[in-house]
Formats: sequence, structure tokens, C-alpha cells
Amino acid sequence: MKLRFSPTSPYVRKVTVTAIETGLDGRIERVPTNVWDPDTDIATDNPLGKVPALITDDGAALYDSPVICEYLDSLHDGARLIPASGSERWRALTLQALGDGCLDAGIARLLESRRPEAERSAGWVARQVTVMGRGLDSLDGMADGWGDTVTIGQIAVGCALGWFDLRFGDDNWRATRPALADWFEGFSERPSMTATFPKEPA
Ligand SMILES: N[C@@H](CCC(=O)N[C@@H](CS)C(=O)NCC(=O)O)C(=O)O
Repeated sequence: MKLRFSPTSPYVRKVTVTAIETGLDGRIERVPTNVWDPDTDIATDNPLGKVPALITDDGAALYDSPVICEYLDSLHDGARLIPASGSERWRALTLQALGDGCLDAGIARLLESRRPEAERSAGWVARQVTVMGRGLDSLDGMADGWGDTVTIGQIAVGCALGWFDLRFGDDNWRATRPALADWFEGFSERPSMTATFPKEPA
């Protein structure tokens, strides 16, 4: 399998954490991809022009990160990160949607801040900040109940929080969300998380 990636993408991190947790990481070859390069050929694998994209051994191109993670989860015999059925499944998938959705808002906020100053919309940024804050508050209300559970939901949340620390460290999201902060401290110690700690390439 080949994974088209960029080093700081939190969605790519989600895929890599999933690959490590499922014991599949060694089967994945990495293909660095700069989606912002005008000459990038990422669209040959993902017409949406985004990473991650996974090329399977059969040559199928899979995207986006929830689909890739579900594919990886279908390839191993260990405990499923995406429960097969019942309320556990919907809980895990909804938590993934919440983690990913917080990230989507964070990415929109970051991209807006990178536009020429005259083109930026303060209202748009405020909307994304509100979504991020609401999402984090909601997660804080759930985190105490997670214990040691690891599903695709917790992985998505862990990757979102790690990326918030990288890009919006000054937000200090922990200040008003002690349960989430506590959970994240423990979750961050997982080998899959320490091995994928996000940092800007040198
Ligand atoms: N929903 C997608 C989001 C992927 C995404 O937004 N990736 C970013 C990198 S962090 C990207 O490639 N952006 C390029 C663009 O928006 O044109 C997923 O879960 O994989």
C-alpha cells in the first residue's frame, strides 16, 4: 500500500495512528505530497486534491481519512477500532465526525489567516473559532467516560488536539476543559501517538 501524505496533516496522522494501532504500519510505503504545489499530481489519486490518499495493493485509490481508516481496520484480526455494529459503532463514528469536524474548522481558520490581509474575513474566522470551542466543550463533557477505550473516535480526537497544540497553542484549550486535558495527557503516551507527534519538517 502507498500513502500519499504531508508531514503535519492531522488527517494523515489519524491514518498513521490507525495503521500503528492495527499493526499494519510496516505494510505502508510513504509518498510525500505537497498538495499546495501547483504542479502536484495528487488529483490523479484524489480528485479533491487532498491528502491522505491510500493506494491499495490492488491499485485502488482510497480517500478520505475515515474511508482509509475503515479499510485498514478491515485488514487485521485484532480488536476493531471501528466496532462492527450496534450503539458502539455509531458512538465511535460520531466521535470521529466530531474530532474531524473540529479539525475542519481549525483548518478553515488557519487557511483564512494565510490569505492576503485585505481578503480575510474576521466573521468567518470567528465562526470557525466558535465551532472549535463548541466541539472542545462537547468533548470535555465526554472524556471522563472514555477510560482506556480506543476507537477511531478517540484517535480522531487525539489527532485534532495534537494539531490544535501545533497551530493554535496560544488558544490554551486546556484551561477550561480539564477532563479533556487529562484524557489527552494519557492518550498522548500511546506509542502510536508518540511516534507521530506533529512537527514542522526541518
Ligand atoms: N476530510 C478529509 C480532509 C483532508 C484534508 O483537508 N487534507 C488537507 C491537508 S491537512 C489537504 O490536503 N488540503 C488541501 C486542500 O484543501 O486543497 C480527510 O479526512 O481526509
